[in-house]
Amino acid sequence: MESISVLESEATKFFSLPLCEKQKTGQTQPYGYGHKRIGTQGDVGWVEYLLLTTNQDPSLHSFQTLRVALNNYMKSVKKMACEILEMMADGLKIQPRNVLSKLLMDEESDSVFRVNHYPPCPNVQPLSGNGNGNGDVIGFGEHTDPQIISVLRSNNTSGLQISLREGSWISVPPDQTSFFINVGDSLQVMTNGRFKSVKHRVVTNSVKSRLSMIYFGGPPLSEKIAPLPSLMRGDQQSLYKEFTWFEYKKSAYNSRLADNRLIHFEKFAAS
Ligand code: GA4
Repeated sequence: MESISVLESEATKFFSLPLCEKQKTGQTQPYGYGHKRIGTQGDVGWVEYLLLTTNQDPSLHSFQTLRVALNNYMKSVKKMACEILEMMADGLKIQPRNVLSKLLMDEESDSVFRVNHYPPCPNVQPLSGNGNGNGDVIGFGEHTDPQIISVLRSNNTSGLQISLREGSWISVPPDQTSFFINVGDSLQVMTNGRFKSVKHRVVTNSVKSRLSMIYFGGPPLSEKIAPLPSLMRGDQQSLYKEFTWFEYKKSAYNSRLADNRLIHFEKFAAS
């Protein structure tokens, strides 16, 4: 797709600007340009990023080519996310098939877009044999995504890892022609735990820089996040308490990256 290569080169140009220029995105925390700090609770990573809302984001007016490339890409990736959610609904045998995708299509959908740049992280001894020399330097710490679905695309640099059930990490091969789809916490709740939001993280690369772009599809703030009624059979009960996306987002944005954010909303949590 041409829009991807334009976006990639515009983003690379943006991140190579001096810091003071990058800080002129015209947005305030947590949106706009960020550097090392992630969230509000002290998490840090070897990363710089652009975090944007997808609805009429007013930022980047002095970076018009980047802005246009972002808008084009966001439109396509949102469409792709909706198609995937519709296939998921088919797979779950629930109707209407837009029961999930309509939340992203909603004008009020609270979706975000992120471009992450992980510069090469030199001077670190290879610590583990996981295929990159910087096994233990964290680019973006372990976390699950709070929204419904995330669509990630990266350049051909490794770094992304997912956590398996027993706690080991495996690398996701970097493939710039593929998209990595991640189930968010909200989709886990909406499917009453059938789909799991998987913990993932990014470790740095000692030689190459990594550029990734992620669309996080979220529902409107007022939306109730609860298991889809059509999925509940017989006397099945929700595993979760009732909450809106606004409530979940507020609690998530006050947490540390690695926290288990859903645990506070589970009905039968052990603690
Ligand atoms: C993870 C998914 C998205 O990148 C994000 C992140 C957000 C942020 O960078 O401000 C959070 C993180 C993410 C989850 C917990 C909180 C909020 C950082 C953090 C410590 C934009 C999002 O929606 O949640």
